[in-house]
Amino acid sequence: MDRAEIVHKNFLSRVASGDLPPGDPPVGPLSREAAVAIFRAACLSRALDRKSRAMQRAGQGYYTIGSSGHEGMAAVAAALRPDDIAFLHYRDAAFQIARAGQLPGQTPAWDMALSFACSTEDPISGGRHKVLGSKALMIPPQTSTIASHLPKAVGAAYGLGLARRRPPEHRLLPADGIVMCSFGDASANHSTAQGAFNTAAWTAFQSVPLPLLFVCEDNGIGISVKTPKGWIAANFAHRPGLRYMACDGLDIYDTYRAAT
Ligand SMILES: Cc1ncc(C[n+]2csc(CCOP(=O)(O)OP(=O)(O)O)c2C)c(N)n1
Ligand SMILES: [Mg+2]
Repeated sequence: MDRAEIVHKNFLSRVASGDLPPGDPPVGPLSREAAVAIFRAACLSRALDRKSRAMQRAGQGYYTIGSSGHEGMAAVAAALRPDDIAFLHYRDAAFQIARAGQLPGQTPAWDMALSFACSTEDPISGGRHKVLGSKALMIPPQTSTIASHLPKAVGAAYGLGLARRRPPEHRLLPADGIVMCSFGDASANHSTAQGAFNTAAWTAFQSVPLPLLFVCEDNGIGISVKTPKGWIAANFAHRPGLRYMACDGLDIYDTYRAAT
Protein backbone atom coordinates (compact mmCIF):
# COMPACT_ATOMS: atom_id res chain seq x y z
CA MET A 1 0.00 0.00 0.00
CA ASP A 2 1.22 3.50 -0.77
CA ARG A 3 0.98 6.38 1.64
CA ALA A 4 -2.19 7.83 0.07
CA GLU A 5 -3.90 4.46 0.47
CA ILE A 6 -2.91 4.25 4.14
CA VAL A 7 -4.28 7.75 4.75
CA HIS A 8 -7.50 6.77 2.98
CA LYS A 9 -7.98 3.59 5.02
CA ASN A 10 -7.31 5.52 8.24
CA PHE A 11 -9.81 8.19 7.20
CA LEU A 12 -12.55 5.63 6.55
CA SER A 13 -12.01 3.72 9.78
CA ARG A 14 -11.72 6.82 11.95
CA VAL A 15 -14.83 8.50 10.52
CA ALA A 16 -16.77 5.24 10.88
CA SER A 17 -15.80 4.90 14.53
CA GLY A 18 -16.20 8.61 15.31
CA ASP A 19 -12.50 8.83 16.24
CA LEU A 20 -12.09 12.47 15.31
CA PRO A 21 -9.52 15.07 16.40
CA PRO A 22 -10.31 16.54 19.82
CA GLY A 23 -11.61 20.07 19.98
CA ASP A 24 -14.54 22.22 20.92
CA PRO A 25 -17.88 21.63 19.19
CA PRO A 26 -18.14 23.65 15.99
CA VAL A 27 -19.54 27.15 16.35
CA GLY A 28 -20.60 29.80 13.87
CA PRO A 29 -23.30 30.66 11.39
CA LEU A 30 -22.97 27.52 9.24
CA SER A 31 -26.21 25.49 9.13
CA ARG A 32 -26.21 21.69 9.49
CA GLU A 33 -27.47 21.27 5.93
CA ALA A 34 -24.74 23.51 4.51
CA ALA A 35 -22.12 21.70 6.61
CA VAL A 36 -23.19 18.36 5.13
CA ALA A 37 -23.07 19.80 1.59
CA ILE A 38 -19.54 21.08 2.26
CA PHE A 39 -18.47 17.71 3.67
CA ARG A 40 -19.87 15.94 0.61
CA ALA A 41 -17.97 18.31 -1.71
CA ALA A 42 -14.79 17.65 0.28
CA CYS A 43 -15.27 13.89 0.00
CA LEU A 44 -15.78 14.09 -3.76
CA SER A 45 -12.71 16.31 -4.10
CA ARG A 46 -10.67 13.72 -2.22
CA ALA A 47 -12.15 10.84 -4.22
CA LEU A 48 -11.23 12.64 -7.46
CA ASP A 49 -7.67 13.18 -6.21
CA ARG A 50 -7.40 9.43 -5.69
CA LYS A 51 -9.10 8.62 -8.98
CA SER A 52 -6.81 10.92 -10.95
CA ARG A 53 -3.75 9.12 -9.57
CA ALA A 54 -5.30 5.75 -10.42
CA MET A 55 -6.08 6.95 -13.94
CA GLN A 56 -2.49 8.15 -14.29
CA ARG A 57 -1.15 4.75 -13.18
CA ALA A 58 -3.44 3.05 -15.69
CA GLY A 59 -2.30 5.33 -18.53
CA GLN A 60 -5.78 6.88 -18.75
CA GLY A 61 -4.88 10.21 -17.18
CA TYR A 62 -1.89 12.52 -17.26
CA TYR A 63 -1.19 15.63 -15.22
CA THR A 64 -2.56 15.47 -11.66
CA ILE A 65 -2.86 18.23 -9.07
CA GLY A 66 -4.02 17.22 -5.61
CA SER A 67 -6.54 19.22 -3.65
CA SER A 68 -5.93 17.47 -0.34
CA GLY A 69 -5.75 19.82 2.61
CA HIS A 70 -7.58 22.47 0.57
CA GLU A 71 -11.05 20.90 0.81
CA GLY A 72 -12.10 23.71 3.15
CA MET A 73 -12.49 25.90 0.07
CA ALA A 74 -15.91 24.28 -0.24
CA ALA A 75 -16.89 26.42 2.75
CA VAL A 76 -15.79 29.55 0.87
CA ALA A 77 -18.03 28.52 -2.03
CA ALA A 78 -20.89 28.07 0.44
CA ALA A 79 -20.40 31.65 1.66
CA LEU A 80 -20.55 33.07 -1.87
CA ARG A 81 -23.15 33.10 -4.62
CA PRO A 82 -22.65 30.96 -7.72
CA ASP A 83 -22.53 34.13 -9.82
CA ASP A 84 -19.67 35.66 -7.83
CA ILE A 85 -16.97 35.15 -10.45
CA ALA A 86 -14.13 33.03 -9.06
CA PHE A 87 -10.47 33.03 -10.15
CA LEU A 88 -9.27 29.82 -8.55
CA HIS A 89 -6.05 28.38 -7.20
CA TYR A 90 -5.31 25.06 -8.91
CA ARG A 91 -6.11 23.10 -5.73
CA ASP A 92 -9.71 24.30 -5.50
CA ALA A 93 -11.61 21.28 -6.80
CA ALA A 94 -13.71 21.34 -3.62
CA PHE A 95 -14.73 24.94 -4.32
CA GLN A 96 -15.87 24.06 -7.83
CA ILE A 97 -17.71 20.95 -6.62
CA ALA A 98 -19.46 22.85 -3.83
CA ARG A 99 -20.46 25.60 -6.24
CA ALA A 100 -21.74 22.99 -8.71
CA GLY A 101 -24.12 21.91 -5.95
CA GLN A 102 -25.64 25.40 -5.95
CA LEU A 103 -26.87 25.12 -9.55
CA PRO A 104 -29.12 22.40 -10.98
CA GLY A 105 -27.87 20.02 -13.65
CA GLN A 106 -24.14 20.20 -12.91
CA THR A 107 -21.85 17.17 -13.33
CA PRO A 108 -18.53 18.17 -11.69
CA ALA A 109 -17.15 14.63 -11.21
CA TRP A 110 -17.71 13.77 -14.85
CA ASP A 111 -16.31 17.10 -16.07
CA MET A 112 -13.16 16.72 -13.97
CA ALA A 113 -12.65 13.11 -15.03
CA LEU A 114 -12.77 14.30 -18.66
CA SER A 115 -10.13 16.88 -17.75
CA PHE A 116 -7.88 14.24 -16.11
CA ALA A 117 -8.15 12.17 -19.29
CA CYS A 118 -7.37 15.18 -21.53
CA SER A 119 -10.57 14.33 -23.38
CA THR A 120 -11.63 16.58 -26.24
CA GLU A 121 -15.02 16.52 -24.48
CA ASP A 122 -13.61 18.26 -21.41
CA PRO A 123 -15.99 21.22 -21.28
CA ILE A 124 -13.47 23.78 -20.05
CA SER A 125 -10.24 23.10 -21.95
CA GLY A 126 -11.21 20.69 -24.71
CA GLY A 127 -8.45 18.37 -23.48
CA ARG A 128 -5.58 20.87 -23.65
CA HIS A 129 -4.74 20.68 -19.97
CA LYS A 130 -5.97 19.45 -16.61
CA VAL A 131 -7.61 22.61 -15.38
CA LEU A 132 -10.48 23.75 -13.17
CA GLY A 133 -13.16 25.97 -14.64
CA SER A 134 -16.76 26.17 -15.73
CA LYS A 135 -18.66 28.74 -17.73
CA ALA A 136 -21.95 27.99 -15.95
CA LEU A 137 -20.25 28.26 -12.55
CA MET A 138 -18.52 31.57 -13.37
CA ILE A 139 -15.08 30.00 -12.93
CA PRO A 140 -12.80 31.09 -15.78
CA PRO A 141 -10.04 28.54 -16.46
CA GLN A 142 -6.53 29.67 -15.51
CA THR A 143 -3.09 28.92 -16.84
CA SER A 144 -0.54 27.06 -14.70
CA THR A 145 1.53 30.24 -14.40
CA ILE A 146 1.17 30.93 -10.69
CA ALA A 147 -0.29 34.33 -9.74
CA SER A 148 -1.24 35.13 -13.33
CA HIS A 149 -4.92 35.19 -12.38
CA LEU A 150 -4.57 37.86 -9.69
CA PRO A 151 -4.36 40.88 -12.02
CA LYS A 152 -7.29 39.47 -13.98
CA ALA A 153 -9.32 39.26 -10.78
CA VAL A 154 -8.45 42.85 -9.87
CA GLY A 155 -9.55 43.93 -13.35
CA ALA A 156 -12.81 42.04 -13.06
CA ALA A 157 -13.51 43.59 -9.65
CA TYR A 158 -12.71 47.05 -10.99
CA GLY A 159 -15.11 46.38 -13.88
CA LEU A 160 -17.82 45.37 -11.43
CA GLY A 161 -17.41 48.60 -9.53
CA LEU A 162 -17.36 50.62 -12.74
CA ALA A 163 -20.53 48.89 -13.97
CA ARG A 164 -22.30 49.96 -10.79
CA ARG A 165 -21.54 53.57 -11.54
CA ARG A 166 -22.11 53.33 -15.30
CA PRO A 167 -24.43 50.43 -16.12
CA PRO A 168 -23.25 48.71 -19.31
CA GLU A 169 -25.51 47.62 -22.18
CA HIS A 170 -24.62 43.99 -21.66
CA ARG A 171 -24.15 42.56 -18.22
CA LEU A 172 -22.40 39.26 -17.48
CA LEU A 173 -21.97 39.75 -13.75
CA PRO A 174 -24.71 40.94 -11.37
CA ALA A 175 -24.22 44.44 -10.03
CA ASP A 176 -24.24 43.33 -6.39
CA GLY A 177 -21.78 40.48 -6.85
CA ILE A 178 -18.15 40.23 -5.79
CA VAL A 179 -15.02 38.66 -7.26
CA MET A 180 -13.18 35.87 -5.44
CA CYS A 181 -9.54 35.15 -6.14
CA SER A 182 -7.64 32.34 -4.38
CA PHE A 183 -3.93 31.56 -4.47
CA GLY A 184 -1.19 29.75 -2.56
CA ASP A 185 1.10 31.19 0.10
CA ALA A 186 4.15 30.96 -2.15
CA SER A 187 2.27 32.48 -5.09
CA ALA A 188 1.66 35.54 -2.90
CA ASN A 189 5.36 36.38 -3.18
CA HIS A 190 5.34 36.51 -6.96
CA SER A 191 5.80 39.99 -8.40
CA THR A 192 2.62 39.51 -10.42
CA ALA A 193 0.70 38.89 -7.20
CA GLN A 194 2.37 41.82 -5.48
CA GLY A 195 1.41 44.08 -8.36
CA ALA A 196 -2.19 42.93 -8.08
CA PHE A 197 -2.32 43.53 -4.30
CA ASN A 198 -0.83 46.95 -4.75
CA THR A 199 -3.26 47.87 -7.52
CA ALA A 200 -6.20 46.65 -5.46
CA ALA A 201 -5.06 48.52 -2.35
CA TRP A 202 -4.18 51.67 -4.31
CA THR A 203 -7.66 51.61 -5.85
CA ALA A 204 -9.55 50.89 -2.63
CA PHE A 205 -7.48 53.47 -0.73
CA GLN A 206 -9.07 56.15 -2.94
CA SER A 207 -12.53 54.77 -2.14
CA VAL A 208 -12.96 53.50 -5.68
CA PRO A 209 -15.22 50.43 -5.41
CA LEU A 210 -13.31 47.16 -5.72
CA PRO A 211 -15.52 44.28 -4.58
CA LEU A 212 -12.80 41.64 -4.33
CA LEU A 213 -12.10 38.82 -1.90
CA PHE A 214 -8.54 37.49 -1.99
CA VAL A 215 -8.16 34.06 -0.38
CA CYS A 216 -4.63 32.95 0.48
CA GLU A 217 -4.47 29.18 1.04
CA ASP A 218 -1.47 28.94 3.32
CA ASN A 219 -0.23 25.34 3.43
CA GLY A 220 3.18 26.52 4.58
CA ILE A 221 5.03 25.50 1.47
CA GLY A 222 5.57 26.20 -2.23
CA ILE A 223 6.82 22.90 -3.67
CA SER A 224 10.05 22.52 -1.64
CA VAL A 225 10.32 26.07 -0.30
CA LYS A 226 8.90 26.74 3.16
CA THR A 227 6.94 29.89 3.88
CA PRO A 228 8.24 31.54 7.06
CA LYS A 229 5.76 31.09 9.91
CA GLY A 230 3.51 34.12 10.22
CA TRP A 231 4.68 35.62 6.92
CA ILE A 232 1.25 35.88 5.31
CA ALA A 233 -0.36 37.57 8.33
CA ALA A 234 2.63 39.89 8.81
CA ASN A 235 2.52 40.81 5.14
CA PHE A 236 -1.21 41.40 4.79
CA ALA A 237 -2.65 42.31 8.18
CA HIS A 238 -1.83 46.02 7.93
CA ARG A 239 -2.09 47.08 4.32
CA PRO A 240 -4.03 50.23 3.48
CA GLY A 241 -7.19 49.53 1.52
CA LEU A 242 -7.16 45.86 2.43
CA ARG A 243 -9.15 44.33 5.26
CA TYR A 244 -7.43 41.20 6.57
CA MET A 245 -9.24 38.22 8.09
CA ALA A 246 -7.74 34.87 9.07
CA CYS A 247 -9.31 31.47 9.59
CA ASP A 248 -8.36 27.83 10.04
CA GLY A 249 -8.84 26.30 6.58
CA LEU A 250 -9.16 22.84 8.13
CA ASP A 251 -12.23 24.01 10.07
CA ILE A 252 -15.20 24.54 7.76
CA TYR A 253 -17.14 26.45 10.43
CA ASP A 254 -14.33 28.91 10.94
CA THR A 255 -13.71 29.17 7.19
CA TYR A 256 -17.40 29.79 6.47
CA ARG A 257 -17.55 32.42 9.21
CA ALA A 258 -14.55 34.31 7.87
CA ALA A 259 -15.65 34.05 4.24
CA THR A 260 -19.17 35.22 5.07
C1 LIG B 1 5.31 31.80 -12.83
C2 LIG B 1 5.53 30.42 -12.33
N1 LIG B 1 6.69 30.14 -11.68
C3 LIG B 1 6.90 28.90 -11.18
C4 LIG B 1 5.96 27.91 -11.36
C5 LIG B 1 6.21 26.53 -10.81
N2 LIG B 1 5.35 26.31 -9.66
C6 LIG B 1 4.23 25.57 -9.74
S1 LIG B 1 3.43 25.46 -8.28
C7 LIG B 1 4.59 26.40 -7.50
C8 LIG B 1 4.49 26.69 -6.03
C9 LIG B 1 3.21 27.26 -5.63
O1 LIG B 1 3.10 27.25 -4.21
P1 LIG B 1 1.84 27.87 -3.51
O2 LIG B 1 1.45 29.13 -4.19
O3 LIG B 1 2.10 27.95 -2.07
O4 LIG B 1 0.69 26.81 -3.85
P2 LIG B 1 0.55 25.30 -3.30
O5 LIG B 1 0.99 24.40 -4.41
O6 LIG B 1 1.37 25.16 -2.05
O7 LIG B 1 -0.92 25.13 -3.02
C10 LIG B 1 5.58 26.80 -8.38
C11 LIG B 1 6.75 27.61 -8.01
C12 LIG B 1 4.79 28.22 -12.07
N3 LIG B 1 3.83 27.31 -12.27
N4 LIG B 1 4.59 29.47 -12.54
MG1 LIG C 1 1.59 26.63 -0.59
